[in-house]
Amino acid sequence: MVNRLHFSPKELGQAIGISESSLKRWIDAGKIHAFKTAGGHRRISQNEAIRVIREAKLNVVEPQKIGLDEIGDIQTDDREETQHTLTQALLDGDHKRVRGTILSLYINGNSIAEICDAHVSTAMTHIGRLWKHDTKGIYIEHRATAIAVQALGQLNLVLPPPPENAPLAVGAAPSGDPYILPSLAASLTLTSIGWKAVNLGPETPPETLNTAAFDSNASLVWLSISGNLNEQQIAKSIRDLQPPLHKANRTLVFGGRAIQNPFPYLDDNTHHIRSMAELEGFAKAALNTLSQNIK
Ligand code: B12
Repeated sequence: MVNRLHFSPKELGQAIGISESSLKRWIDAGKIHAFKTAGGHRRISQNEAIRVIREAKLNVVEPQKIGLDEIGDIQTDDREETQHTLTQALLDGDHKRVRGTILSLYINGNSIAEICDAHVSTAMTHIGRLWKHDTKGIYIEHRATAIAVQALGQLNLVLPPPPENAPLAVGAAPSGDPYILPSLAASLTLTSIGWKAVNLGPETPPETLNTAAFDSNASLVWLSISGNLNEQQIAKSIRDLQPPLHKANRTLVFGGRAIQNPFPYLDDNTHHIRSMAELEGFAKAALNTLSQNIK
């Protein structure tokens, strides 16, 4: 899916409280990427507007001018309060507030990895505790997952698109694992730092993941393991992937809450990573190595 929203310098100026003429100067100086309409008018994509706002740490005073109505007046400066807002909105089934909080966190400079680790995972952990204490827990869990998936999907649309020649990563959750959010979080984290990421989602057999990696010539493969699997099943889901990926010199990273004990079969191509922040660091380093090898 491609985000086709774009705005005039006047609209962006109104959104961030800066004059239209200053914005035109920034565009002409190459600080903001814009394209011209057939009539010669400058237009800025929503992704680019958000990149500029994040990088220059600008305040959004009129979000509706650039299609970000959901963020309204949601404040995200206080981490604990934001975690509380997100948890409550997920519990209430309040789509708009969930989307607004997540978008606002991103626009205010939080990385995708931080949003997933410190906010989405924390809120879902809290919601999971209801499962034990409240009969409504399971339906609330399902609804919260669906809303969080939607909100992260919307966030995906506002990320800067990866460069044409970006390397590819493919990933999934293994057979027997129904969890949607963790693999989606890994996919978004990788996209946000310039990988082309393809998420195959839950319940993916190893041969399917391996075929996808082969077909797309992926450099990196991730496996997210959160389901109710025993230690042998977890080890098998990783070990089935190791020989074919190793042979093709692809890197395998795995993580997820189901992995409680150290995996005894790590090698140079197989890495256990515990959070999206760690994945971000690892995948940035891998990007650098790949781009040096190309030069
Ligand atoms: C939503 C949910 C469900 C939904 C899933 C819906 C869906 N299709 O996705 C449903 C209802 C299906 C479900 C079912 C069950 N669930 Co459940 N579920 C959850 C819940 C509330 C949220 C999980 C989630 O999506 N989190 C959001 C993600 C983004 O966060 P995360 O998992 O913490 O992942 C982070 C890290 O682990 C890491 N990470 C994850 N993957 C990867 C991958 C890589 C490559 C890397 C680098 C990092 C990484 O980064 C992530 C972001 O920080 C958790 C609560 C919790 N504490 O997690 C319970 C929970 C996991 N479930 C639990 C249970 C018991 C079950 C069931 C057994 C219930 C039952 N009797 O049916 C079943 C088992 C299903 C199965 N076959 O495995 C327990 C597990 C207890 C335990 N220790 O084993 C929990 C902890 C709830 C609780 N407090 O009791 N569940």
